[in-house]
Amino acid sequence: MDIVGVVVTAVWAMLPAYVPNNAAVLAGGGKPIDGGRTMGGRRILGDGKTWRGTVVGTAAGLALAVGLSALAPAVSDLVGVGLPEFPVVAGLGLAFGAMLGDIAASFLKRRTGRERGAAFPGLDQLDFVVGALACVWVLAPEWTAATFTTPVLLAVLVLTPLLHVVTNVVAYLLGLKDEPW
Ligand code: CTP
Ligand code: K
Ligand code: MG
Repeated sequence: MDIVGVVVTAVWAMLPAYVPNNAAVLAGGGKPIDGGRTMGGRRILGDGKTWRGTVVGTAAGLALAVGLSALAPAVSDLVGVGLPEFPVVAGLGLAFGAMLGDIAASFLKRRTGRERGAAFPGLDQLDFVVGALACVWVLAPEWTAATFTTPVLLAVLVLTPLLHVVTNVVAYLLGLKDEPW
């Protein structure tokens, strides 16, 4: 596979993991997952991690995976790259894993004294990637090994932080997000 194929495959395979956090921003509000509970004087997760955001985010990523699967043959022909379809467990792993990674990052942020919305450079850009890859690897190991070859995995790790920065700045400029990270 050439470099264009690697990049297109990396973005395609990660789309169900990119969408959940953005859907959660739009759907957020309601009951926080930690129910307001604290640990060591600080919130366990904080008001930025809600049940509604997590459920809607996961559902949005899964729905996208189903839609992309239907489009995979046509888009593969169009771009001349063999793009993977997403078995339901793979879509679920990517979407829910992205949300879990983001939740785990909030847990770490609260433990290190960062208030809700505080930036944690590096973690903010990679939490959902690590969560998505770990979760999809557990739920769909064969699909994950076949899809995320070494070059595709490298492309994901390089491109995701860049895409994340751009989408969050756009969401901030549109007034959808309180901070540009
Ligand atoms: N959101 C949500 N549930 C999630 C993730 C996000 O409801 N599981 C919503 C919340 O409204 C949140 C917004 O999306 O405020 C932005 O997400 P994020 O930047 O991850 O949260 P922060 O508010 O910045 O909180 P934290 O410091 O814990 O990341
Ligand atoms: K976050
Ligand atoms: Mg934030």
